[in-house]
Amino acid sequence: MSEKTASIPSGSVINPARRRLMAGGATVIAASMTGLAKAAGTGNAPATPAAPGKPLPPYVAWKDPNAMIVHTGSTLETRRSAFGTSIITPSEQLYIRNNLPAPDASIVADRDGWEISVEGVKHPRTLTVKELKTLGLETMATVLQCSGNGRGYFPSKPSGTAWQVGAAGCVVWSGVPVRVVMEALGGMVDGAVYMTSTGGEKLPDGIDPKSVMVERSVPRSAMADALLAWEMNGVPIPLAHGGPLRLIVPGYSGVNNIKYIRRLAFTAEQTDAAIQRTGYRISPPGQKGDPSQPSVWEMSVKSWINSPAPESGPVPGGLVQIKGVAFGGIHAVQGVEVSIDGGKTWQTAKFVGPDLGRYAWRQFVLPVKLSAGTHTLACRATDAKGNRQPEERMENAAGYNNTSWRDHALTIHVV
Ligand SMILES: Nc1nc2c(c(=O)[nH]1)N[C@H]1C(S)=C(S)[C@@H](COP(=O)(O)O)O[C@H]1N2
Ligand SMILES: [Mo]
Repeated sequence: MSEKTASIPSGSVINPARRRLMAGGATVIAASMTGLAKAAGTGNAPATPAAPGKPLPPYVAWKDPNAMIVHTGSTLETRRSAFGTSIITPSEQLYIRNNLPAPDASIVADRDGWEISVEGVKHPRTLTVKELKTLGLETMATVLQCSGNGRGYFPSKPSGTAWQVGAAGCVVWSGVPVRVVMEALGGMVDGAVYMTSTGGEKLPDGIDPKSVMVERSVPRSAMADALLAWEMNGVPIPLAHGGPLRLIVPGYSGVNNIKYIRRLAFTAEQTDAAIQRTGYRISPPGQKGDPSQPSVWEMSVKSWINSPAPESGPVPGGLVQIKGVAFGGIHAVQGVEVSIDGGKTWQTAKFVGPDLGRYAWRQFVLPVKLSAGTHTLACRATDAKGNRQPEERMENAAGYNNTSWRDHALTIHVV
């Protein structure tokens, strides 16, 4: 659908506030269940201070503890300093965001036996992963990014995890194109406008299922490159990342990429699950989410610097390789510029490494000579349609879609 849905027109910037240097004031939400309500701008649970060095929760004990910032049991972020320069984010370093507790490990005991119900097609039916594997195969790299990535830079401190840059990664997926499955089942029913997908979590008893279930609708056009994926970075998708089967909607923000998918339906309406109806909406500051507001769907062009970074300590003066990532979201990324004077002047950086396609990110590097003192580094990317990363964030109640280059600037000390 239209790009208005998720991109941030600079004209709608409301009350641009002064940039705030990160970290100290970061707050996190207390639990995933309240997180859902708070992401929707409706909750009012007290925030708890971030506790650096929290242990990895048991279900992701296999993650690299040195690479992760554990905000809560359901929100783990990749440390900026952990991002490497060879494009793909290793699974042990990839962020985690769960709106509900992850399902029991028993669901990956028989991966090929996992069933998905496909509805809103001429011949609706249930298919096992084993059957899906007979229908087709595609592999692609996508940037998986939470819509709240960069929320930590909002001076308004919206409710929800104060992610910096690490609620994102570049991941390779293998699976069957959704389009192929849809065609194999006779095509979409008339009147289908959305692709609606349901996560396989067990819902808590005694709560209205619609208030907690992870069920999202995206425009049916998002199906063009969508996958039902069973493999991630060369291995079966870990349970925590959505195994045995995950919907991948390239160019769409994280929440639309449904983990442990158990139902995929072509529907006339968007789901009325709270996570769609009021959650993940671009709401004006101070307002609650509602269906008239844009949903977090397509991602916009974005980049950030991973090195050098303040958290890695003082930088020795002389020749320095400024390194980072840039991606276009729904469009390919075209280029990226870097500033070493806080955005006064810009130089074109060089992309390095293979181009893994429109939905992947690219690594960039710019060699510069830095003298002793304080320097503010910034970067701004441009996509293939000519959209450039804006200077200012678009204020919104839940702190979504922060692509501001100024918010992402880094002040480093060169010695
Ligand atoms: N079934 C299900 N799918 C889900 C979620 C969830 O809680 N349950 N969280 C969504 C959100 S908000 C994000 S950002 C991504 C996180 O994916 P990851 O945990 O694999 O990094 O998954 C999305 N898909
Ligand atoms: Mo997310």
